[in-house]
Amino acid sequence: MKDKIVFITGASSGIGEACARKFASQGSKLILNARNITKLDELKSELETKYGVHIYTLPFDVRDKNVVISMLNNLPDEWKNIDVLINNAGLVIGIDKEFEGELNEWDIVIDTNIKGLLTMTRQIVPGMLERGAGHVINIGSIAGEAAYPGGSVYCATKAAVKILTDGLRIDLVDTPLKVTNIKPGMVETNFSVIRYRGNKQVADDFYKGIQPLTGDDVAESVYFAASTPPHVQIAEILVMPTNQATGTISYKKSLE
Ligand code: 8X3
Repeated sequence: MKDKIVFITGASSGIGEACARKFASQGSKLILNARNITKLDELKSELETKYGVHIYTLPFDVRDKNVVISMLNNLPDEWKNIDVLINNAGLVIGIDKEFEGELNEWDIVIDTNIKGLLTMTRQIVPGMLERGAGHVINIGSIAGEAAYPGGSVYCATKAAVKILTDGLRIDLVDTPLKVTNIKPGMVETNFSVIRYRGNKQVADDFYKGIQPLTGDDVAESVYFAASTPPHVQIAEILVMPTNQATGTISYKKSLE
């Protein structure tokens, strides 16, 4: 993936940050997006120094449709020809039941996980089509396979990511573009802390007795999907810890 331009949303932490590290280590040029510009700039200077790659940072919230459109329309010429879009920005807030959750929090989750991903795809795929090359990699989740307790809204957004990914692959079937859904199971990142509304102890306890995936483990799957030959399209990868079987069934030693 040397010299390919890879655009990663939500790149300041977790799976997005791990993807930035993996692609930078392989010589890709990166456009890194997140809301937190301080973290992005730190990552940019660290990776540029370590790997000698070029990195461009774009601070925006994928929910701000007009800002996204304007920033993407005004990319400098050397950054316009995006080869890989990794739609990673996503979150869940809380583990509330569907009849008890906060409406405003659901707006944030739905607008980020579904509409933000759609805005990015809508803006970037036309350029890929013109150039006759490109790959959209959506970070879905095992949560999109089936609902689980306290996760119905999040699970629904990830089911939507699955359907949007499949729909885009259908819409692009007569083109050289590729579309992939990477669906991780349990991954220990800051994602879980946000799920538990900042309670790190509860987030840590969730992983007691099982070795979860790291962001780096998921980034390996993303990189694998991105680096197959032109005629090979990885449609989906479902990747989870060895002691996880489904979204709700896992084996935790400490709970024996
Ligand atoms: C998050 C993975 O296992 O918490 O996308 O649903 S899980």
